[in-house]
Amino acid sequence: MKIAILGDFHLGYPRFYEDSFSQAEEAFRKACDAADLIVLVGDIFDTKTPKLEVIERALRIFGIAKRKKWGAKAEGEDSIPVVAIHGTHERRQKDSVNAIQMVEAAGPWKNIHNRKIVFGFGSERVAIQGLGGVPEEYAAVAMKAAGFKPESGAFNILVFHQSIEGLIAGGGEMLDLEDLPPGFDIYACGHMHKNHSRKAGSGELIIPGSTVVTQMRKDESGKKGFVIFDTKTRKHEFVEINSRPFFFQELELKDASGEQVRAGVRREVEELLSKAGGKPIIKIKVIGTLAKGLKPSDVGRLEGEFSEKAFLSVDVGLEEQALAKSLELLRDIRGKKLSVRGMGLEILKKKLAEAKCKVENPESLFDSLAEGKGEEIVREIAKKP
Ligand SMILES: [Mn+2]
Repeated sequence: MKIAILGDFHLGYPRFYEDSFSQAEEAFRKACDAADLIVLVGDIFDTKTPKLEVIERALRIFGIAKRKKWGAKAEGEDSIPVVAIHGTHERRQKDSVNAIQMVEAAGPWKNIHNRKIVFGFGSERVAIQGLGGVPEEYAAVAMKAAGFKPESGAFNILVFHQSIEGLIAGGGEMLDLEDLPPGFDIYACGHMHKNHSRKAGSGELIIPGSTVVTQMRKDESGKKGFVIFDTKTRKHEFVEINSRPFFFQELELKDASGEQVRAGVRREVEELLSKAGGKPIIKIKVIGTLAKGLKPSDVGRLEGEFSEKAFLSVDVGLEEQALAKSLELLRDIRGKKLSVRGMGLEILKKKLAEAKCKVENPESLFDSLAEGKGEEIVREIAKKP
């Protein structure tokens, strides 16, 4: 049986809106053509509550699966062999419907979060279980609490959506390979946008990577596509899709003037443009030091100059004295290893305590506020004695 593993489509991602659809469509179409079972690893949509314009295009793409005659059949239920979990971008609070559940209702996939489906294909049985994205600091606990166990007499897949220690830059608490439940043949993981695979226990960890560039980080500059795993040979291959090229280039300068920075960036961009077709994404990170008395903002912006030829982003990371204080603050926040959400939650808790406002579940209150339900909450609180 051939199993396609793909995800992190980020449909509707504003900066590369059209790419998000065309690149996801190519990946999904190729996966439907080549595989007997499709596993979607989350972050299918870029936002928690995607616009109808995004959902409509998504349903057209995923409708491809409904038109195929699939050989694999789900045991004990009516389902085509396409499964999905929510990622961190689709995660909503407990009582809300997330985008993965909503699309499930339209039929192109089964939501596999917190459940198991066994698919039969000839004499083969493949069991899939999943855990949707959770905040990184809770990942190990959630994984343990779910109590995943492999199905006996089947090929077993566990699907989840987290950062994994040692595989991604940046600090903070996150899932460790050791936290994965034993006995699975494939550990399919979304969230990290760079394609990667390695042995994990008795099986193989497979990270298909994203189909679109979102953060312009160095580790996103690899090829885009998805993975097909063959249960017979137990081998897998990466299937590349046509994606907009992305170059990440570092430029180091010492005591540079504004003109030197601009000239250096222009040179790098021209060189990259000479080897890329189409309109590539280029990120130039300028590091080193500025000439005395200059601020990074004195360098000026170069993005506009190349707007016809490239999606250019220049990060002037050159250090100067006045910056030292804000850098210190940022390093401090990073040192405390808090996510943006974590920081927000901390501030909310502090404010609630100051106002002597007792709230049973500040986390859920935070999510509601983040989803713009402020008015409802005020009404709820006002009702209480
Ligand atoms: Mn993602």
